[in-house]
Parts: sequence; C-alpha cells; structure tokens
Amino acid sequence: MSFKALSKIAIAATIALGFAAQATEFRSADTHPDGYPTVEAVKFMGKRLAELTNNKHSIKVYPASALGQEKDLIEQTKIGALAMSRVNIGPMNNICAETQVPTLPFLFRSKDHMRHVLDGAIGEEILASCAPQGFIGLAYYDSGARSIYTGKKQIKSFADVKGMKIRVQQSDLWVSLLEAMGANATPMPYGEVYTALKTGLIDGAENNFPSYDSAKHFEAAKYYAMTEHSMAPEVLLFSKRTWDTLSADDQKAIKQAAKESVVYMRKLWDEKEIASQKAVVAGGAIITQVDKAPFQAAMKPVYDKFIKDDKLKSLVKRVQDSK
Ligand code: GTR
Repeated sequence: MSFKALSKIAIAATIALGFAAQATEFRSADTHPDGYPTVEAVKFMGKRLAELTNNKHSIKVYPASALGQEKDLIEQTKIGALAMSRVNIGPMNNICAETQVPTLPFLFRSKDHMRHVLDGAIGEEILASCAPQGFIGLAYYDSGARSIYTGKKQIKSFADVKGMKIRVQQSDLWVSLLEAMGANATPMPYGEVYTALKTGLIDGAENNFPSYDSAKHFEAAKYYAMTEHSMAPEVLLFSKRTWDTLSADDQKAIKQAAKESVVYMRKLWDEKEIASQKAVVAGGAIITQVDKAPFQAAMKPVYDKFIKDDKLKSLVKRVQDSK
C-alpha cells in the first residue's frame, strides 16, 4: 500500500474516532407540537441520556413537523440525516411487514393488553424487524384507540360509513381497513388533514382524542363516533446508520433512556386522553357510541390480505393468546 493510501486511511480513522468521542446532540423530529406527550417524552429521554452519559450525549427535539411529515422523517432517519424520529407505526407498515401486526383492527382487547404485548418479547421482535431497513426501534409510546370523525354526516352505525371519503395514514393496510368499512379511503399526510376537512376534500378522518384535539380537527369535523378500530402505537426510531457509529455503552444508555421515557409518556398520555376528550366536547364535538360488532366483523379481509405468511400469522396468534 502506498504512503498516500495509508495516510488517507489514517485520516479517515482519526475522523471516525473523533466523531465517536465527541459530544453529540442527536436531532429528533415529531409532527406533534410542544406539550404533546410524545414530544415531552423525547425531551425527557434527552435529559436522562445526558445524565447517563455524563453530558456526552443529548437530544434536541424538533416538534410541529418542523422537519417534515412522517414519511419524510422516516426517510431522513433511514439515511442518517436525522438521528431519531417519533412517528406512528402506520407509515412503517409498508417498510417492515411486522409493524402491520400492532396496527391491525380490533387486535388489542384493552390498553393493558396492548402495553403488556408491546413491553414483552413480541414487541421487541417487531421493533427488531425494522433493523434491516435501517431503523433501530427504541420503544413504543401509547396512541390510544382511533375512532372515525366526520363533518357533515354523523356516523351512527356501520352502514353510515359507506361511500364516505375518509383520510387514512399512508399505509396499504390502512387503505384496506377503511375500504373494508365501505369508505373511500384517502391516504394523505397528517399535516394536510385539517385543510382537507375544512374545504370538504374529505368527509372525515380517524384518530385518537389527543390528535383530534391538538390538530384542531374537531373544529372541522364535530361528530366523533367511538369505533375504536385500532390501537396502532407510536414508535421511536433511531437511525441505524448513526447507531452503528456509537459505542456499546452509548447504545445501552440510549436504550435505557428510551425505556424510561415510556413510563413518563404513559403518565402524560393517560392525563392527555382525558383532558382532550373534555376539550373537544367544550369546543363543540359530539361524541357518540356505535355498535362495534359489525365493524369488527367486516375486518376479516384485512387480516386475510396482510397476514399471509406463517411468521405474521404466528405473531398475531401470540398477541391474541397473550393475557
Ligand atoms: C397520530 C399520531 C401521529 C400521526 C397521526 C396521523 O395519532 O400520533 O404520529 O401518525 O396520528 O394520523 O397521521
């Protein structure tokens, strides 16, 4: 090897080492605004990370879609332009198939069931399945149950959904899910939903109370029908590209801080669900109960279409069998 080639390697090694030893402020993005439980939880994680690494590492959170919509954030995280992003699991559905499992309609029986499954081996397996695509799944955050809301026509029963143009997340599974209800499913980024509701481009959307409240969707779609059709969680992703430059100790600290932030997040989440429900009602929203049985009965084609191979089938079965 020539002297020139050797010195090039030496320079590269010095840069790499220097990078690894340097204090890093990881950038993390979120579509929700400051104060939203996901945003506050990642800030909390950053503080814990600083403590655990003697201020070597910290996190700066960019809320309110400052760095883009979820699909952009996922893409930036994949290439390492962003170290972290907090997104819903929905936009990951087309990227790693296992993430479809916790998105499935009427899969989790309760909040406790969902937390228990995601905290355990099944949850870990699903997170790990995204590594080949360039993502280290650090943790899940709660996202409650999603229900359909509409502006003009109120949904009182399953039959009412037929033909309605309902916005869904950018995921094939989500399109099929609303189609199975008879809706005209319209995928679009979260940030466009408010205007689409206001202008009548769509008849409705579906989400949990905190999003319905904080994105002000209730102002444009006041009928909230408690379909509670999915408990698709939030997920905290770390760029594998960045991850692979870190020491084992740093990786351990990041994982620990992320896990600790889940506990903090759940406390904020439980409070926010109640506060948001009150806020939307005060703002004019009309919440109605609907018979969920026909909604649930219509979901078989979704399971049949997306849960085809044995691996996914066994994951679903394990979730259903778990207490
Ligand atoms: C929210 C979720 C966001 C986003 C949004 C959506 O519940 O927290 O990350 O995915 O739903 O519907 O796009």
